[in-house]
Amino acid sequence: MSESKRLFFALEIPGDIQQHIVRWRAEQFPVEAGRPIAAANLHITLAFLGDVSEEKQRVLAAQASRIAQPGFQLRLDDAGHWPRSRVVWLGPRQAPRGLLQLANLLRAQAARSGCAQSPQPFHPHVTLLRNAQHRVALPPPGFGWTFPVDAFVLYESLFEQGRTRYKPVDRWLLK
Ligand code: 2AM
Repeated sequence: MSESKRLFFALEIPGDIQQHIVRWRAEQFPVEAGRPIAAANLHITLAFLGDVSEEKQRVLAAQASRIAQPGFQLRLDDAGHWPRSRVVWLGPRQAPRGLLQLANLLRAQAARSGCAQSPQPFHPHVTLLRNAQHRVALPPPGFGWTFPVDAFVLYESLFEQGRTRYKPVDRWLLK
């Protein structure tokens, strides 16, 4: 039997925007606010799959490849703190319809394949800080980054040498 992999579908954040975000984050949040996520690991999860067998991965990838929808512009201009999950996040004030449509479809396909989906409403976000257990002063409005989204990615979550790394394993264009 083949080994399972921890997988999730997500949107990439372009490299230059990842760099802008981490510079802004360093200015906005004191070091004690939480553990910063590495620039290269910043992403927006669309559907979390959990531990997936090779066979199930093939089925999910085949379904993903049949998704036909256009790309969209994404603006990240909102931030918040979820004390329960101890996460400080960045996200869109107004999620583009295309993003919600894509996430709903991937989440429904995942659920049908037996990947349990969180009952919480989907709130697209980029996790900026983890272990944010104390009250955090949120940045004043006025920040924001906009970029085109023309693809979505299947990532594998790896834990290597004490670090988490998200490795892209598949990529599909939106067009
Ligand atoms: P988070 O950043 O809000 O914690 C890789 O772990 C990605 O999958 C992260 O974006 C993480 O979201 C998300 N993730 C991990 N476990 C999850 C779960 N049980 N339900 C939904 N998303 C999850």
